[in-house]
Amino acid sequence: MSAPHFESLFSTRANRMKVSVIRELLKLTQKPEVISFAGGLPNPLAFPVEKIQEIVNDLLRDQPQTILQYGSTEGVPDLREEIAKRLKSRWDIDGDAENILITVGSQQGLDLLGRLFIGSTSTIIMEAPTYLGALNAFNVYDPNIVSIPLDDKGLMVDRLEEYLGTMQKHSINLKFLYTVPTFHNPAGVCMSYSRRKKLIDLSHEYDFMVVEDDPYGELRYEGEKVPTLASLDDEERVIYLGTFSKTLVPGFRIAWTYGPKPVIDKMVVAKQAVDLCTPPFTQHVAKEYLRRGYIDEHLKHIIDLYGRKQRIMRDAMNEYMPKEYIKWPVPEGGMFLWATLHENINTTEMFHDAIAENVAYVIGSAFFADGSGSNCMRLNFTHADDDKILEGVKRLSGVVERWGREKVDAASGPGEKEVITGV
Ligand code: PMP
Ligand code: G9A
Repeated sequence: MSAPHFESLFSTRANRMKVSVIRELLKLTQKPEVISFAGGLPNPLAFPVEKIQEIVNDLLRDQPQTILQYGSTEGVPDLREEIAKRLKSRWDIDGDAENILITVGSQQGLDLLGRLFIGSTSTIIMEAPTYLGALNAFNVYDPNIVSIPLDDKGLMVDRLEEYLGTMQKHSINLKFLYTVPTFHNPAGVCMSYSRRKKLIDLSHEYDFMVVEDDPYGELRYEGEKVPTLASLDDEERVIYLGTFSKTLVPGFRIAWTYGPKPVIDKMVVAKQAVDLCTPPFTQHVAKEYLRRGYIDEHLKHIIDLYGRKQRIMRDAMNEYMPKEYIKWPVPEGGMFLWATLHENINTTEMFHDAIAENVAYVIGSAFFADGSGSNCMRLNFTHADDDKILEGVKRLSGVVERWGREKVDAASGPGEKEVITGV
């Protein structure tokens, strides 16, 4: 007897699933000698361990039967209430607990939306670049993905409008547009107010839903707050995803989807088949964290911490990176710098050299539906220690310098260098 041929046993859907480059890189970068700018990990110094301990002790003493029991699929009612209140006070999003589903990370929200909306003839629109986890989540359901580029003001809505015009003529089955408008992953940019308004107008005119994924909105280090897409919409067109992963702790796996009641109700049915409910234990802890008013103080602390780390990376990049081969805008918030290199430099090929120097990043092509972006890379600045950020940038600058000399200078005569294009 020989072992089964699993590939032919697996469904077409299973065979279409792709490993997450980020999750694979996380394994590689676990070695202590590697300075990792790869995973979008919060800094452990930003975990409010004592407050969590206090809450867990209180909950286990006062209501163990509740927090250790199964819960409803929709989520712990008081947590949904607390989140509804906060969405209103912080982001001017109207709605009540009924519009909110608690999920196992917003990654689960993305998968549930894929299940609900994407069929074999569906088209969805994504940004280029876009969040790799969303690409992987939606690809399972086999959509036709249309990519619209970004610039320094976010999604290029004029390009979107052009596409929507052609789409109408070809009766395309457009389901939703997925965007990370505030401190984009990976590009860092924040969509301007006028583009946000325009995007919402277009969703009304051309009849599609907008999925606004917002894990980073609270992490603003400079500049003025911009309204959420959800607050600009009055036609129930926006589905808004939030998470505690970057503002409290990712290990809770607590996130929420806010949306029109029919969408939330359908997501609940889909989720019943997936996991019955999100763990009540961490939901209760998160609810108490909000109720006791700890979150705002905590946000101030992490904004200080991450703002400082961003400045350290920015200053080190300015000092050490060879600017003739690489450029990087500095965003007003979030967790990433997105760098565009000279087009002769392939960051997937360069990655092996970077790892040999014990420094890691995420390759640009992971963030494009069509695998382009091979001259880009994403650098996370929130996780590494301050001195490691400096050392890591020095190492990476050396690698870029070497690749620039080999791939750019050696390939072109003096004065013939190509310009660097990109976000
Ligand atoms: N969306 C975006 C844009 C993200 O960057 C992330 C995490 N990096 C997620 C969703 C998933 O977050 P989680 O599942 O931890 O809530
Ligand atoms: O996969 C993870 O651990 C979350 C990180 C996401 C990212 O790096 O964008």
